[in-house]
Amino acid sequence: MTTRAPKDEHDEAGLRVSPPQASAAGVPGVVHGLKDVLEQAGVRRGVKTLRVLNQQHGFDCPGCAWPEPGKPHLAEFCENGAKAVAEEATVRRVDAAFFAEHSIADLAGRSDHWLGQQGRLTEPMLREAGDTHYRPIGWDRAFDVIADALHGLAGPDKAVFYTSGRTSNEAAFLYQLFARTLGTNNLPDCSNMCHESSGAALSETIGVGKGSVSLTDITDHADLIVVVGQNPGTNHPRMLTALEQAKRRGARIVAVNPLPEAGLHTFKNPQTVRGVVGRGTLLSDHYLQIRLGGDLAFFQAVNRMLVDAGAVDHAFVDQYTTGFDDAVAAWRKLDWDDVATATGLPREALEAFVEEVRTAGSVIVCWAMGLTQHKKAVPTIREIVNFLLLRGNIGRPGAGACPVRGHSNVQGDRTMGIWEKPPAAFLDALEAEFGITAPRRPGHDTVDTIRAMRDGRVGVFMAMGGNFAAATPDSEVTAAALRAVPLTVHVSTKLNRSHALAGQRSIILPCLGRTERDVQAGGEQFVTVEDSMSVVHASRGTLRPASDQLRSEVAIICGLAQRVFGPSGPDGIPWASFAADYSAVRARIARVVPGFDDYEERVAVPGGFVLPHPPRDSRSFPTASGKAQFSVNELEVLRVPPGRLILQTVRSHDQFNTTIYGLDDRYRGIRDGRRVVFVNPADLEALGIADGAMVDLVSEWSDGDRRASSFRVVAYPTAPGCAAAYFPETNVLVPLDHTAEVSNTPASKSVVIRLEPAAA
Ligand SMILES: Nc1nc2c(c(=O)[nH]1)N[C@H]1C(S)=C(S)[C@@H](COP(=O)(O)OP(=O)(O)OC[C@H]3O[C@@H](n4cnc5c(=O)[nH]c(N)nc54)[C@H](O)[C@@H]3O)O[C@H]1N2
Ligand SMILES: Nc1nc2c(c(=O)[nH]1)N[C@H]1C(S)=C(S)[C@@H](COP(=O)(O)OP(=O)(O)OC[C@H]3O[C@@H](n4cnc5c(=O)[nH]c(N)nc54)[C@H](O)[C@@H]3O)O[C@H]1N2
Ligand SMILES: [Mo]
Repeated sequence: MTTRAPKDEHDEAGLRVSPPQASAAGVPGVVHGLKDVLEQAGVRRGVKTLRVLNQQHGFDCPGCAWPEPGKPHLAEFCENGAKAVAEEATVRRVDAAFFAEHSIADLAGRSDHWLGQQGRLTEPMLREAGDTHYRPIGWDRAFDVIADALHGLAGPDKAVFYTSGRTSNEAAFLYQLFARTLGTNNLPDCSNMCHESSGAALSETIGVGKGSVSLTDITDHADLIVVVGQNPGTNHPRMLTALEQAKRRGARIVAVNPLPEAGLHTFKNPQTVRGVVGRGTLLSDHYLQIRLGGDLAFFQAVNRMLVDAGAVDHAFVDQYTTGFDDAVAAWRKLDWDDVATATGLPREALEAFVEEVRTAGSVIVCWAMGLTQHKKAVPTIREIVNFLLLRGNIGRPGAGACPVRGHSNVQGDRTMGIWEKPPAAFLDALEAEFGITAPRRPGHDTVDTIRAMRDGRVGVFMAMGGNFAAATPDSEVTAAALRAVPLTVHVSTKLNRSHALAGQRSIILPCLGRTERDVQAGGEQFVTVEDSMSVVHASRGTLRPASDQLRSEVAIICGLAQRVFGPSGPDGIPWASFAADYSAVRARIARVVPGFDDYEERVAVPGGFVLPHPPRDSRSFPTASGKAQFSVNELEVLRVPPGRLILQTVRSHDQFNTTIYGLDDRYRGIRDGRRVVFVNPADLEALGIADGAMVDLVSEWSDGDRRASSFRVVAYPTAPGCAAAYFPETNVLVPLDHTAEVSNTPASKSVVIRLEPAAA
């Protein structure tokens, strides 16, 4: 299996490499962001857009799920938020003439960057089986085609409904209601590739699959903030403002990461004078350069050392937890050679960290994909919970678990029931409210969906946003699987690879984005979203829609549902009135989903409201035992055969997942190219490969090798033995079956590879 660099206007000939930077954001950051918005959206539209971003009367930034501060600055946006907005507010259009000009084969040969740069989708399109091009179809005909295909399935489980995390609460709730009324729990989502491991570990151990800290815990209360497996300078730039605030009142920060990421080192806040003219704020007090996948061993060792040092909060442990003795017994058996091999860290580094923990009153651990996308992701996060429980660092100010979510409403979508394994209580409530019989069989997650497609078990695949073809692992297996599906349907704002690697028949339904005004029969609408810290608030678009043919996600689901179930179907669900006025949807959510009482009144309050979280609020733990659960986690040291490296697939500074804004990764010193592989100089020397050489990356798996060709080697200060390259170009290397235990998340941060000289 091989992918070659796609041939389009960007070859990699212009690629330039310079040393990585030590500080993030600052003036260049915002200037870069503004340039993007102004160029793509036109000056007046651009300024108007940024002014309402993340303000309490404006729209929620589609960039990430970091919460808004109580009183935002007038300019509460970051460089990458501005890019995300520019992508959507662009004045470029992908219309019927564009599709007449470009065949599907042509689109499939383009890069993700090129596809995204073509602009906004403007009208519904259909590719008939065997056709070379998409053609306009109109909304009514599109719904007919989808409804006929759904009615023709051998059973509801032959349909799959994917969701990406930008979908609003209202749309997500209706989408899962549609799927379950049809009779399936096949609701995979991007979360399956993202924080699924966090949800699984936290539900098991503290009883709630969400983070337990609020923004003020970070800014005002924590003594020690540990940032593990996360690159906030690029992916959550507004988090740096919070870390800076913490730092300025005396909090300590420790970064645990194989890469010395710029944002974790120094932050130049563009919104303060200090950040504009000064040297910025030094953020991390310690940087622990851990080996990929070494975090489980790290936290086990730290926990053992805390116990040995008598630094346990026994009052907390006795009152609120269970399983402590078993955990201690397991830590006592820890092999220090294993710890050293797994982490690559000297004993002194661990001791210094333990000292920080002992002297800190309250500790927060933040993490993202550097922990969740590993085979041992769930045990690692469970071990972090052990770490927090040992010193009572949960359920009090300045302490807790902080999985930092990615997509701006990925957490809300799950709260609304986008889940292939819904809890029984949720289905019971849905049945009581709507009089449907909800399916009880668990559905397919993302990886299982690809397997089901590959094996011919999917008749209709529908995606509410996202870019399934490019975001998923094992690109060639997935592309073949998608192409075999009789009908695929993509509700999208922008053109992407999934429209080119689509089913035998394929429909594109263009929808409104966050930034756009949403007017329905009942007047102008707003939607609601939930951030990474369980705050639910309103989001109101302000721009004129990119085309007058666009429909909202809510309107699309309701329109399709009326066609599938009849205008007043046997279930009597009033789809038309839901589409007319979203407050009717919120009224139903309030009755089905716990914590949403008086939804309409409470989202009307600026800043919204916080969902209940028993461990955070009252140290009550809704687990099976009613207590917080210490866990015993078996250590597996990742041993790599000689001559091989462990590859992690990461984001550059110029992309949002599969949307490639540009070809630079400024903080890491890369310009005008993406096919690079970062390798430690000592490894290069041992492998006899020169900096700047062209190589193929070859991953090794039980069913054979996978190859991604033509990458330029960049000597880089990553942890020894560990390499890094960008996704989605390297997704071809991630075997479909290489997933995290329990969560089934693709283990895209630990792929064993070898480097081979690139074929000329
Ligand atoms: N601008 C921008 N913002 C985004 C996104 C984007 O693409 N662009 N994506 C959004 C989404 S959906 C998500 S999920 C988040 C992702 O946010 P991040 O998780 O920050 O994204 P990644 O680029 O995957 O970076 C993973 C980080 O973990 C480190 N890491 C990798 N493996 C390990 C390990 O084994 N141990 C430790 N300790 N560290 C490790 C890597 O070196 C890197 O710093 O960002 C969201 N925000
Ligand atoms: N190798 C590797 N693979 C990964 C990751 C990794 O770190 N390494 N990260 C994983 C993670 S964390 C995630 S979250 C997934 C992301 O997976 P996805 O969420 O599926 O992918 P995105 O690239 O975020 O989706 C972008 C597309 O969404 C559409 N879109 C944007 N806004 C809207 C909207 O408002 N409505 C609708 N309907 N459509 C919209 C646009 O058409 C755009 O092209 O990728 C995963 N894949
Ligand atoms: Mo994500």
